[in-house]
Amino acid sequence: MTTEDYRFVPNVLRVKAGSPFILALYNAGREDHEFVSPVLAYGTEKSGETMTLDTAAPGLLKPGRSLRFQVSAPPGTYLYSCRRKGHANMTGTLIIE
Ligand SMILES: [Cu+2]
Repeated sequence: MTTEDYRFVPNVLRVKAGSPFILALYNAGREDHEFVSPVLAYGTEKSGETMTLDTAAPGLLKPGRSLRFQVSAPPGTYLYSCRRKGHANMTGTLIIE
């Protein structure tokens, strides 16, 4: 998945339930973006550079940076978003089914 100015690509992700998967993010934009989602509670950071998986503090993704984390989450629909000012349209949905 990439973050751009000002959207997530793609903004809908479907993943099979039952096995862990790697969620990889790259910030292809010129602005800082965040990846904030309840699914992070089920994630383990693999090689993140600037992002924290602490859901109390938004995960900051600087331009040109990427991160990967492994997720093992129960089936469900998990919204993700960027909470930076003016980025209210940056939202997406991760569906584990
Ligand atoms: Cu953003």
